[in-house]
Amino acid sequence: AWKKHSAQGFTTKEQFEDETVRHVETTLARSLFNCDELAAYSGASLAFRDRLVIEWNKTQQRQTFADQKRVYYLSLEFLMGRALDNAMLNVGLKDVARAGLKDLGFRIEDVISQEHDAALGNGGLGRLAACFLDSMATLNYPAWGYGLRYRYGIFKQEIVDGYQVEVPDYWLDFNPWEFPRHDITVDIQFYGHVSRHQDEDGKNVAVWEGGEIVDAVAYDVPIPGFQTPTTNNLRLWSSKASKGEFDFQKFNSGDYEASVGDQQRAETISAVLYPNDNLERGKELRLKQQYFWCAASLYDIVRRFKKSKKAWSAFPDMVAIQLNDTHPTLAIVELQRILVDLEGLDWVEAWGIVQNTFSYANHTVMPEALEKWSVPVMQNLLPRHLQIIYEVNSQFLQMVEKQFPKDRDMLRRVSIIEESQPKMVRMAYLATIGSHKVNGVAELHSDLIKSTIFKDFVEIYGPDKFTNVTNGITPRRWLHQANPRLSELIASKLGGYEFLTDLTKLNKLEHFLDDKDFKKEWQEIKYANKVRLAQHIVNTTGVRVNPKALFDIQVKRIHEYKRQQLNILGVIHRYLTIKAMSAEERKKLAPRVSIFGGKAAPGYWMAKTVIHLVCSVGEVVNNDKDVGDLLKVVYIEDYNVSKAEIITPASDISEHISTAGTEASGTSNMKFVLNGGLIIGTCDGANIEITREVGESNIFLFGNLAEDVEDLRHAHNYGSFKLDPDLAKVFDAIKDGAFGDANRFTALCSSITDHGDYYLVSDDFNSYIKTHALVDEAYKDQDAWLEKCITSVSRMGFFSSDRCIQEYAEMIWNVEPLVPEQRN
Ligand code: 26W
Repeated sequence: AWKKHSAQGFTTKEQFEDETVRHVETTLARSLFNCDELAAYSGASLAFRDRLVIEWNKTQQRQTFADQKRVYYLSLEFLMGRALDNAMLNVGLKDVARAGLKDLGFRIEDVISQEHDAALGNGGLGRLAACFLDSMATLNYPAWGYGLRYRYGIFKQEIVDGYQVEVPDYWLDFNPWEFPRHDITVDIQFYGHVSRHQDEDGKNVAVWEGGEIVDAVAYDVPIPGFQTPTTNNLRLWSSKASKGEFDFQKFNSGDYEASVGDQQRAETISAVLYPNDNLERGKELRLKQQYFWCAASLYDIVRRFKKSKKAWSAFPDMVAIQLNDTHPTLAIVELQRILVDLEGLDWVEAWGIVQNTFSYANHTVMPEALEKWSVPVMQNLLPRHLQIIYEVNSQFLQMVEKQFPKDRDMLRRVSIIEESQPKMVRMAYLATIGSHKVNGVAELHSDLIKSTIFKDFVEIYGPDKFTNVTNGITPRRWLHQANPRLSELIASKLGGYEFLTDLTKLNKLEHFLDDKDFKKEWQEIKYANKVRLAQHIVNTTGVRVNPKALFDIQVKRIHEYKRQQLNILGVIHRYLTIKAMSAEERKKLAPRVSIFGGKAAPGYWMAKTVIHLVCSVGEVVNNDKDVGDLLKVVYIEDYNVSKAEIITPASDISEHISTAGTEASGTSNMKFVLNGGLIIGTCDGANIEITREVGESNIFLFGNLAEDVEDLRHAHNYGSFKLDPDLAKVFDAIKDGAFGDANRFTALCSSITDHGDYYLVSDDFNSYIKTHALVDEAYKDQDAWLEKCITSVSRMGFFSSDRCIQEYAEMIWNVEPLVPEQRN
């Protein structure tokens, strides 16, 4: 009987139309007469959502009965972007939807673009989490994501008079992709104090009492795999005043405002995503967010485990918890607290379980990004957790002392507690000590962390605890969805779409390097993608760019270490060179469009100055009649995931030019190459592995190596700093007011000329300029260029996030896929 009644998804165009219309008319209560694009988006989303939900329920049931190990991916950021297009492609019904929407009078692209991006992340770390969810579902791993349901995601960026202005991103007005689970709420405690009690067996136990309680409410988001019924769950926690806590006393006594105030304070916890990327500011509310989310997630995980009635010793056989950077490190402490204080396990046994459960991925070596929490702040907010941290530290240091009895300084160096004023808890050390594996995200990065921040820990634990998993990207979103024509062309040559789930299959493309029609079509697709971006640029900035010009793109968060300043200073150099040329010389030059995009953290003044310089240069260059099409400079406002889907397929060359040793991996580098663009880059992060795969002749590398950076910095500070002569001319132009009031750029220039040039802009400038000249040369030979692009794409198989997830699953999590029975 149940089988007969269970819900079925649509499969035909007519059914899709019926479902969409039904949702518009009944769920949304709108008449079809005023069904606009937004209503069509809503109706279509609800129709697809129904389909997902059916598989989602089945998947959850399957996972419950399968009784096998699951992965829990804890990340404070999930930069998901739009869901509808992804859902359509994953269930294989985009063509059905296109035809259905056309019948209803809509273009599918217009409908898709109504959706507000889910922008619960800053940059690379959050987008990686989203790619991982896609791969875990596609590979049928029983996996859950856990995060926070921010009411405000990353701010919207507006460029006003050449300056960044931040606008709040309120995105929850209508979100068909989340399911509130008001029945799943967890009480989360803060503040209070710890007392000691005797339990029934006479054991001395710690009891955390008092303080305040906030409720965590679960919101679930279905994560469909690509062409598999597996639909995993992303659970996001939202904060709410606890019913028990809501002060009815105040309420009844007429102090209505105070009582509503308490409510708002509780809701503040999940209100806003911190907009800093690679910068830790130690705010108490951020620590509150971290604990709130860790505690709710662990409660959920432990509850699920307890239903199995297994012994605690089996916990690590059923549960793998992956920490996305140190942000969820408190989960380690929370599990130890649950096991010892609430479940009565012996300390040592509990700690063994904890270590076997957790693994930690490091995503940055920037010292200012390393999380440290002040001991007094933690003492106040989480008194019991601080005690546990001290106990973990004391046992750890005793172990180290036994192993290295003569090395007193070692103890100071590796202590979880930094003996500063105030004392600080070093979260990366705690995460390392509480995990069985620690990994970096590209080879160079994984080597660097072993020789820098975790050097002593390699001595203590041996090298096997530390490993590398090079990042990857999902080819579904970043090829098939963003660049459908290229995906289709590739499929036509390879005889199907298998490459989307086994990206190494791309290598067969090399057989078609002599296929004229194929190459012509490839080039046409690139051109069409550039036309589309040019259209976006003229619509949003008013600047008309020539799609025949070389598109040179740098889009990512604005940060001094990523060196957008090097890029724009190079652009100025190009401009000055053009100005000095004769008309004859200019004719020989390949036209260029320099495209920038990305957000600056609201408090990062230098990054905002870089944005302003780019806009100011654009203002001058784009209106200079001498220059014309030879050079255009544009700033694309509000770079986000859905913009990236338009920008990435349109590059000829993209810039990944961080100071060597600073970019842990980078992932947009992979996206650009996969879409048939070449890259100019430093020997940093995953650029190195990309070079190894595509071959040195297919990438434009420049600049100093990571191993030389330290000496160069030393020389700046203690030797004599010599400014590159070409760069000096660029600074002269800026100082002469060529781009408006020079005072606005003084600090930017002097960070290089007078304050040590920490990011080695001057040291790399000459090499950068020369390499761009090579790019110009290479672009003139369109045939050879095209061959480089196709060859590179064919060699990108390694960078699928599927490969990456398989490595985590085998080397770190020890989980197996749960393959659903094939549908027939
Ligand atoms: C506490 C403030 C804060 C916020 C975010 C500190 C650090 C972060 C992230 C770890 C920064 C980040 O996004 N790192 C990026 O991670 C990507 C995925 O591994 C890498 O590809 C990038 O190179 C790295 O910068």
